[in-house]
Amino acid sequence: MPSITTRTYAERAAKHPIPVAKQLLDICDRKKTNLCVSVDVTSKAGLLRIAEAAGPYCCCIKTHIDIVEDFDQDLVQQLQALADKHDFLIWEDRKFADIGNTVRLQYSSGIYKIASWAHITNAHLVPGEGILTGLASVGQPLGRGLLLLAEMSAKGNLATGEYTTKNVEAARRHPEFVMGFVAMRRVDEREETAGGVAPGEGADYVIMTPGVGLDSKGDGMGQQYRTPDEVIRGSGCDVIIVGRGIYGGGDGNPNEEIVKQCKRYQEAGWKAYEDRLRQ
Ligand code: 5BU
Repeated sequence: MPSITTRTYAERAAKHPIPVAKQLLDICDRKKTNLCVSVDVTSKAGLLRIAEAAGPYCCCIKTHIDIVEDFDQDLVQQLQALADKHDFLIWEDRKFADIGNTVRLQYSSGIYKIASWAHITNAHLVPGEGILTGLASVGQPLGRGLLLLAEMSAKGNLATGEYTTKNVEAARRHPEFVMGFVAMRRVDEREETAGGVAPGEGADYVIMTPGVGLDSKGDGMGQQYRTPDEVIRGSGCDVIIVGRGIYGGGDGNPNEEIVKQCKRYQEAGWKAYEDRLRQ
């Protein structure tokens, strides 16, 4: 059986058991992009402006909705309209980390009602597998998908070794809801090549990878950057996540610069994917 990294996004989409993962892989194939743009700005207008500018070039827009000072439900309605118009998914990078009952409420309720608009969200396994039961009770009926934080990009982070392995094992016990991992490499591959789980039978995880930059190696606050080629071809990850490399920090670059950087990262990510298929 070939490794996941030798299959195309289209081939993987055709067989994927989780609808939202299938949708993401289909978008990558259709738009020829494995770029997820992280829009970490604090105003509604800024978030919508950047999502509108970046939308044509990305498969996913990642938000931190709790940093937006003037959040309202109209923001998420407008963001959903942009997702439909430009054919991308919305990922709220909420990093849930509490017991099942609490995350169930945090995911469904409060001001943000994340499950009502975010196709994808993510969680730490620190509280144990109850967090997956709690989140799935809300997200699964709505057709949402979850990424487990098997690894992180920042220097000195503690998501390593046995903790990473436990994330992969937990994901395998929740095959209808856990669509993949935030990770720096193909964390699921070792088990697969060891023959533990047959590839293609619910074992196709989407690996989404932050810490991607072409011009910088770090930010002085622990972030560590690698290039799209290192991430997609070198480490076998599926989607590059780029924030400041595209929107530029602060309130965000002007639209022309955002479009220019999106095209640059889209091209680099896609070339790395094509090179990986040829390896
Ligand atoms: P940057 O501007 O490209 O450094 O932004 C990276 C984004 O990805 C930012 O929203 C982080 O919260 C997010 N991130 C990360 O950088 N590293 C991680 O391990 C995880 C998320 Br999980």
